[in-house]
Amino acid sequence: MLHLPEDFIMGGATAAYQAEGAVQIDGKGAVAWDSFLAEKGRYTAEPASDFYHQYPVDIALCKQFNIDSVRLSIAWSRIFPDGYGKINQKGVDFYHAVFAECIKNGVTPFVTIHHFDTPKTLFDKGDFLNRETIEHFVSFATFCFDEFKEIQYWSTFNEIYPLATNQYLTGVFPPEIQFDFEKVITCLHHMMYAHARVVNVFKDGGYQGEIGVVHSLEPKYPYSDKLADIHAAKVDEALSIRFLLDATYLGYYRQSTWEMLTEILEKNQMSVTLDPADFIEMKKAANRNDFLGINHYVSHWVRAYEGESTLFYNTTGEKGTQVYRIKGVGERVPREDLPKTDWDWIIYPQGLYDLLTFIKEEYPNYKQIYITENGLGFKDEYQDGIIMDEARIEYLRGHFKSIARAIEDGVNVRGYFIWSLMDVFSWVNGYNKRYGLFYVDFETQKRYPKESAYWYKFVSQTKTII
Ligand code: BGP
Repeated sequence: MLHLPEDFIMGGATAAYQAEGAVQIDGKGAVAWDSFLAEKGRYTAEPASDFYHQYPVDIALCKQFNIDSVRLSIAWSRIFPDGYGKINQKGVDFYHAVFAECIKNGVTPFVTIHHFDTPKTLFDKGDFLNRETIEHFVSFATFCFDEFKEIQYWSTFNEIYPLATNQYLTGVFPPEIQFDFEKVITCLHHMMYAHARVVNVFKDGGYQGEIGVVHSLEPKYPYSDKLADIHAAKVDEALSIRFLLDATYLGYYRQSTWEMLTEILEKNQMSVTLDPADFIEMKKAANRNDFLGINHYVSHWVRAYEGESTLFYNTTGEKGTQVYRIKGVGERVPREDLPKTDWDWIIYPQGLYDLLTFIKEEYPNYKQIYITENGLGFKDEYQDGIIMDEARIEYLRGHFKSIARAIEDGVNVRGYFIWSLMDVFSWVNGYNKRYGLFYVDFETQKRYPKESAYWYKFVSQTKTII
């Protein structure tokens, strides 16, 4: 039987736009998602899980199920409807009320400053491709530090890599641009620079608490032992993992990392020039991150691919439909011997162990790790208030075992946040891809604990993985 440390934090994760609903009330400004989803016409973020009104219920459930901490984000456009300038006091009051409710119930809020929801005014001017957004983001973050003194844990960004690639490579997020590596790399770099700026504001300002960044990290393995496949996996790893961890923990890009990115750009007849002055700020921040947040769901096997880029993103849960072949990078190929979800995400808990030990070896100044998201997207079946989600328990058990083994092997993992606390809406999949410990009936907004919630409570109480 495996054990977790006594002080290991067991949390639940959410994000403002996916949970709150109330996207157009009490002075909230627009985000690109509002019109994007309305145009697609499949679903909207209204009412999502109605966290805007139901938060006392969700926080009471945390207390009842021994969930120590809740990860949530502040919707930038609820505070600054235009991204800067006029403050919306109702938005400020809302977050103070949520945090007070958490603290009253002994639930620690872990706050993300940006989770895929740049205010539309700034998004329309290029989002993080435009350096003006960096300045407004730094001001917004500084406002948060000054205003929300009750918060002890801050993450600057959620998932820089998926944001940049979903916006400019796969095009599944607005503004739906595909295969534009100039934009991908510029966006990644600008967000890492913005992260560094905010970390330096936090540390230079003497604010209390911990600050870090949340990266989505998905290990890359070669599909075969052919040299070309080994190389393709390395290129994909450089783009999706090393580029961000180099920026975070070194404050510059290793030559080997930058060479692989140059290779991708050249094969796509593109180029990017970075401002050398950015690295001064990034180097200053590199040893000031208090923690690394890791979102981890899936691992990839990569094969060499020389053709044009072709993609099909499985957003409906029709198994076996995903295609990912990217010119200059490679092809991600499913391993038929491994289980995968209905959305074609390979389930491979060993990947999390490999990732944690990789970070310890390659970026030894990481200090602490929180698993800030992990979980199973599943078509849960509701039967008279009972949800027997054995598949989710199995998924969690496997990943917790990997974490416990990594801790035994010296990786400093301090906590885990399941994605998601309760069912929320999924950006590109809508409402049938459920992740929660608590089932949400989206019609009535009633919550029902799933079987996994009882399993999670037991682990939280005993720190024993059964
Ligand atoms: C991460 C995001 C979350 C959440 C999760 C599950 O990328 O940080 O916001 O959406 O993935 O993804 P999906 O809903 O696409 O299954």
